[in-house]
Amino acid sequence: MSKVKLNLIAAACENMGIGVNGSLPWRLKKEMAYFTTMTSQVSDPTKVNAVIMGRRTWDCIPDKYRPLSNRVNIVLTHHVDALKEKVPEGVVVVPGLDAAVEYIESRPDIESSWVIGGSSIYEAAIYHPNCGKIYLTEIQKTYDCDTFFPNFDKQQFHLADEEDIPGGRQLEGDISYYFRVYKKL
Ligand code: FOL
Repeated sequence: MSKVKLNLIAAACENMGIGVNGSLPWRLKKEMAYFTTMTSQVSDPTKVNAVIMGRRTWDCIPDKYRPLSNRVNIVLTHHVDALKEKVPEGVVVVPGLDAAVEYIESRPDIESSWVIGGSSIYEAAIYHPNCGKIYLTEIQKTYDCDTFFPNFDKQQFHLADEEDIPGGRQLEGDISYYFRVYKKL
C-alpha cells in the first residue's frame, strides 16, 4: 500500500484547453507564480517536492527554467533510454506513472508530488489509485487550443476550501480566473 499522493495542477480556459502548438495559450505572470509556489513550497525545509510530467510538457518548458528549480523533475516517456541521453543530470526519466510512484517511494526526502501535465498524464493520474487533489485554475476566457484537460467525474470530487489559497476572482490585466481545488471523495 503506497502512501504517495499525486496532486494535479493545471490551468485551463473555458473550453478546458491547456495548450496550443507546444506551449501555453496565455501568458499570466501571477498565475505562473502560483504554479511555482504550489509546486515548490514544503513544510519541512529538509525536503523537496517532485514534479511529474510527460515528455511534451518537458519540451514546452523554456530552456532557462529547465529542469524546474528546487524540485525533483520526473519525466515520463515510452523511450526512456533515448530521453536519458538528452536531459540534464538529476532529471529522472521513467516509463510511466507507476514507475514514477515507485521512484518517489524510494525517496523519503520528497514531501509532495505534483503532476503537471499534459493531457495523457493528467488522465492517467485522475484514474490512478494514488490520485489526491486537483488544483485547477479556471480561466474565464476561451482560447484556441489543441490540447485539453481531461473530463473528470465531478461526482467523484468535491470543491474544497483551502487555507492559503487565494479565494474569489483573480484579475490579471483583463483576464480573470479562479484557483479551484477539487478533492477526491
Ligand atoms: N498549472 C498552472 N496552474 N499554471 C500553469 O501555467 C501550468 N503549466 C503547466 C502545468 N501546470 C500548470 C505546464 N507548463 C513552466 C513553463 C510551462 C509549464 C510549467 C512551468 C515554467 O517555466 N515554470 C517556471 C517559472 C517560469 C516563470 O516564472 O515564467 C517555474 O520555476 O515554475
